[in-house]
Amino acid sequence: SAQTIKDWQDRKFGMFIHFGLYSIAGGKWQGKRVDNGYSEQILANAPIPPQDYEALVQQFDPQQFDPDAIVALAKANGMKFIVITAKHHDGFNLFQTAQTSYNAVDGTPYHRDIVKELAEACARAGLKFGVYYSTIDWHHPGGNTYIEGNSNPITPGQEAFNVAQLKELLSHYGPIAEIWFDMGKPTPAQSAHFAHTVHALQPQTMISGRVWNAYGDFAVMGDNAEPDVGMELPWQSPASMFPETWGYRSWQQRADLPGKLRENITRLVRVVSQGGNYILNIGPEGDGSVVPYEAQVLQGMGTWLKRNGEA
Ligand code: JFZ
Repeated sequence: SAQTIKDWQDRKFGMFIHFGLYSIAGGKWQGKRVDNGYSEQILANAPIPPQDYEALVQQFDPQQFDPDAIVALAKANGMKFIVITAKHHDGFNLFQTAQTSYNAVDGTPYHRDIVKELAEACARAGLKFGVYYSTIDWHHPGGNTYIEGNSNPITPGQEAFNVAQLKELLSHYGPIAEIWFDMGKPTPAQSAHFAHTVHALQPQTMISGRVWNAYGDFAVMGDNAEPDVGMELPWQSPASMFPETWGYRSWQQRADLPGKLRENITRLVRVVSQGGNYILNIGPEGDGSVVPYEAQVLQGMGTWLKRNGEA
């Protein structure tokens, strides 16, 4: 409805979280830096033999992941919503899913549902919650391996698997304010199937344009891209503090905090002043802790927003 769209636009500033098995690797494999491509896609970039990557589940025990602290960090600094990677291209799930044991609850020593805990923490604090969901799944048998540009066609088996997971995500985690479909090359019928599955369960969920074929409720702008004048769809501008990666990269240079702060305040203002909303990423470490530099950028933005009357 018009009100749903207006509420979504009025949020203006939110937190993106890229977290998964790749956070453990942290952009390194066998002691070597992997510097081609995003660190959340290190499986494809290194490349890592699939069974070696999957073995990371045994190390997945992010005891420092503190949903209430992350929500408090977002809220205190003017963010109104959080979107987390429920499933990225690697196919590992942060939520309990009956479709595969390759998930944080059933497949790791952590045994906890990160999507549920974060959803509940957001609800307690009055923040809206959303999930990133990759239609590409490099783990799904007969599904997809990496192909250049991540423009994989979606097999019928993968489509069914995704639809089953979407039903879980839209049924078990309370209100999902937005779902961030990403990549893949679904047919128009598959895009419709995904969008209708979401809206049948939660009509108010805002669907990203990367469900493709014009089935999205909002457009996702590329890095630093600005909308065409008169663009009708609501839009969101996703940003990483480090354009080289979204997932944690242990060897990332994190210098010039004031410059990084200025850059992100400028982007926020530019996006919001044009009616968009700005979703800024953090990439927690493998143990779940927030990178201090990233927290400092958010705190600096919060200070600026408070001084300017918006937080
Ligand atoms: C996609 C993912 O492949 C990536 O790993 C990350 O999750 C990011 C948020 O989304 O990558 C993209 C896709 C499109 C653009 C930028 C990054 N774009 O249009 O500029």
